[in-house]
Amino acid sequence: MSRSRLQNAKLYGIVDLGYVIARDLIRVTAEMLEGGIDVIQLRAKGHAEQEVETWAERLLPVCREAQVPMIINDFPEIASRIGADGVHLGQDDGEIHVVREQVGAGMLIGRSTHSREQADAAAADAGIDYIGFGPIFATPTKPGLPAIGMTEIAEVNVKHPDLPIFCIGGIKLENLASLVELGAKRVVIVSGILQSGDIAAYVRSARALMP
Ligand code: TZP
Ligand code: MG
Repeated sequence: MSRSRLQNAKLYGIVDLGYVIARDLIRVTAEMLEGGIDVIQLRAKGHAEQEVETWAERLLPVCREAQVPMIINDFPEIASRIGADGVHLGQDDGEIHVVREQVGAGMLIGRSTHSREQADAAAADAGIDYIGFGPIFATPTKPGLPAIGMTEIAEVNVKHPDLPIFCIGGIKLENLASLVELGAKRVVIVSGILQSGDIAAYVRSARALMP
């Protein structure tokens, strides 16, 4: 189920504890789902595993109800234990085949990539279900990483037509249409969604711009 949903996914939202306080997690997630988000990731940098697991357990039934895949950032163990749909790993989060052994064949595995070369390497790894590609623009959500810019978006999408590629980093309603015109087929929006006054409406507008 989650693999076919991922294939059709255009707009990926991250519930990021850097922007959302814990007691608002369910409400914010529910609003993103109401707006038509295609994938939800729980991202909680700097929080203890036990705390993240508690939040993940609360979010999972909400995402299941909407039939939207729920992905856990950084913690394959949590994803396995609670039966989440996927895990998202950075470049430094270990080898994919090791994590695949750990989580089993059914779990989605995503990988962050920050250059064309990293995207090519991820595409060559049969264990990877999708990649994040960015930051397209520099962003306070992921400080310290240089922007890739927009010039390589079309190239990576054309080169890897079967790999879901989610452009990420500094994407907002204001620049989304130009990114789509330049070849972006899927995007992740974090702060744009989480800092908007009406989360469901923001998601709905962004989703409507994704053909
Ligand atoms: N990886 C690359 S950019 C980024 C991550 C997690 C953050 C994207 O957040 P925002 O707020 O949409 O720029
Ligand atoms: Mg990580």
